Amino acid sequence: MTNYPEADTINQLINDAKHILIIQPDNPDGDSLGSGLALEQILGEQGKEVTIFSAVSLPSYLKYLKGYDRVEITFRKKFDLSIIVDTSSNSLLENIYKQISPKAFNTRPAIILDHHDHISGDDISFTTVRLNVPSAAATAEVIYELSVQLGWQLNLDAKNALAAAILSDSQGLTANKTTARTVHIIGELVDGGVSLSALENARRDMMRKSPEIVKYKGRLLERIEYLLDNRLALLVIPWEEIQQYSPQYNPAMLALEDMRLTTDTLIAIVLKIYNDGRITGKIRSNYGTPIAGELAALMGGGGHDYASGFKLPNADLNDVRQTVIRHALELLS
Ligand SMILES: [Mn+2]
Repeated sequence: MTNYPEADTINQLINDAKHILIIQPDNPDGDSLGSGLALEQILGEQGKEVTIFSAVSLPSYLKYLKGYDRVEITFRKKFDLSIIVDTSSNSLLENIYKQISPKAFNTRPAIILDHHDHISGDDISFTTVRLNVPSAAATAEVIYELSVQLGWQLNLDAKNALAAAILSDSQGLTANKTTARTVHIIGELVDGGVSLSALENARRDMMRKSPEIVKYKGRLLERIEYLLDNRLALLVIPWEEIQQYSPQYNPAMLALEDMRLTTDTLIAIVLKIYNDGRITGKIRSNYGTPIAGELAALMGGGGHDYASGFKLPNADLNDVRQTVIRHALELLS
């Protein structure tokens, strides 16, 4: 059995609290929301008053998680303990600080539950106890282990939220960090009444696109340019389309995955042209070609090995196009 040395302190802080505020990071996802909703159930059953707070609106694809609409985006409640889920980075709380000052956190205990590799220099300053387990596939996995260790009761809503969160972060138990224990935990949750097919059907239902968006996707796919012997896939999205379609769906995300998954394609780039003269680039590269970050850096941006981006004010499309193709060729050679 997992034995977190932090568990007793966490238990004590929760026992002493009445109003608990659960904080979503500025990049909420299936794991952060599922973890928050599970804690809301677990701590609610212990008689605590629990508020889940997100300073940014939650992405609509997360609506399949029961309790999505209980997350507050305007801070109004008092609290005497905060629990930050799924981040240890201060920079992912910038929007939170616009509504709750770090001082307000400083004067009350705070718990961090996370599984991200620690980045020094970007620490959350007010933490009372941080339980960060980088080997876990999801923060929800850490919460499950904590529940076992502390004997917390999990109702069916909590189990569903934990399962959805683990499946989300582990990409259906296929991501790198998935361990035998991750799979066992899902098994235990299914034993406890969770239906994976019901969760998956609800998630897929939320992924449906309108006929207008599906047809627009068809037009985008037609326009993809395959360059450098198909190693580079490039797509340009003009302002008129951003204006018309992005309230419904991010146009770049309609095409990027198909671009990246084309035979022989190593790197995919979507250029968006805005009405103020700005051009942005979203870059994705395939496993084995970790050049996305380098390419973005050459264009004045940044990011990770396989996902990155850049932003150029007052740019000329032809210049940007030629420059990015040239740099891609250099990096691929
Ligand atoms: Mn996570």
